[in-house]
Amino acid sequence: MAEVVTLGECLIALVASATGPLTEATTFERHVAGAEANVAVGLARLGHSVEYAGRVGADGFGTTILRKLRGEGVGVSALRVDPTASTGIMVRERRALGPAQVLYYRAGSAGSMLALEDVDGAAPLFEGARWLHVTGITPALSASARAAVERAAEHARAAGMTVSLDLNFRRRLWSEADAAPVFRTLAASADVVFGDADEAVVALGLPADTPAEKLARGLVGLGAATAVIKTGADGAVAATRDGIVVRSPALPVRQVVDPVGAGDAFAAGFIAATLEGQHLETAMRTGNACGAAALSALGDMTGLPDRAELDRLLAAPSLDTLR
Ligand code: KDG
Repeated sequence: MAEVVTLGECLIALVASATGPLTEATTFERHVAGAEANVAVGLARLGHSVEYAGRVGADGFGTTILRKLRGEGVGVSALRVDPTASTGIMVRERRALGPAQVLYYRAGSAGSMLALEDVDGAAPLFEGARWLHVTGITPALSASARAAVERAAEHARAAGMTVSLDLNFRRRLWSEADAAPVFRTLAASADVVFGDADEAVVALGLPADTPAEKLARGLVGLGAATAVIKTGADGAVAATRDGIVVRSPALPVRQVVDPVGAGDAFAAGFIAATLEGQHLETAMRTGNACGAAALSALGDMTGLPDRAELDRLLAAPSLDTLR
C-alpha cells in the first residue's frame, strides 16, 4: 500500500545539450519529465512509497518512462500502456540569458487521454494511502484529464487523504481565463496549494505586483489549509488557515544548471517532511533544499536528492567541497 498517489502525463523531454537559441541547437539529451512524475521520483528517492497513475504510448518512449519510474521505485500498477496514441514529447532549449522556450508535442498524446476510468480503476490505491498530489498541468491537457484530476481529488477526500495541488500554470497549454476557475475549484478541495507568484496572481485575479504573503493568504482563502508561494532565489513563504506565516530562505546555489523541475522538487521535499510529521518550517526548509538540488543538474529529475544527499545539504548548504 503506497503512502502517496499522484497522476498526470509523464512525457519525454528532449533538452538541448548546449545553451543558446533553439534554432542553433543540434544535440539534445533525452530525459523523463512531467511535473507529477518528478514529484513521485522525488518522494521515492526520499524513501516514501508512491504510486503514479497515467498513460503512455506503446512505443519506445513509453517503455523508457516505465523503466525509469520502476527503476526509481515508483509504483506503476496504474500507469497504462495505450496502443492508440503516442507518448508525449517536449523540447526544451536552454538559455544563459532570458527565458528558455519549451515546445510541446503532446496534443492527442496517450498521457493527455487520461480519463475517469483510469482513476476509478486505480481506486484501490487510494485505500490506505495518505496523500494525493495533483497539478494544474493535467486539467489543461483535455476535458477527460481534467475530469480525472477532479475525480482523484474526490476519491482522496472520501479516503481521508491529504490533497496537495501545485498550480503549475502552463501558458502554452491554456489561457489565464480558462485556467483560473479550474485552479479555484481544485484549490477549494486541496489541503496544501503550491505556486509561484505569477500562478497565484492568475488563480486569484490579483495585480501582478501583489506581495507573496498576500497571495499565500489569498490561496488559503480559496479553501486550502496551507498555501506556499515559491519566490525563486528568495525561497518561499507559506500562510496557513490559522494565520501563521512562515518565510524560508532559499539555499545558496553556486550555478543554476537547469531551472526546470525545481518546483516539483520543492513539493516532493515539502510532502516528504510533512508525511514524516515535521512542522511547517522544516517542510519549507526541506522543500527549498530539494529545489536547490534540482537546480544544480540538467533534466527535471537528475538532481532530486536521496536522503543522504538531502541530509548533507541541510547540514552544510554553503560548503563548496567536502574533504
Ligand atoms: O515542472 C516541470 C514540468 O513543467 C515539466 O516536467 C514538464 O509537466 C511538464 C509540463 O507540462 O510543463
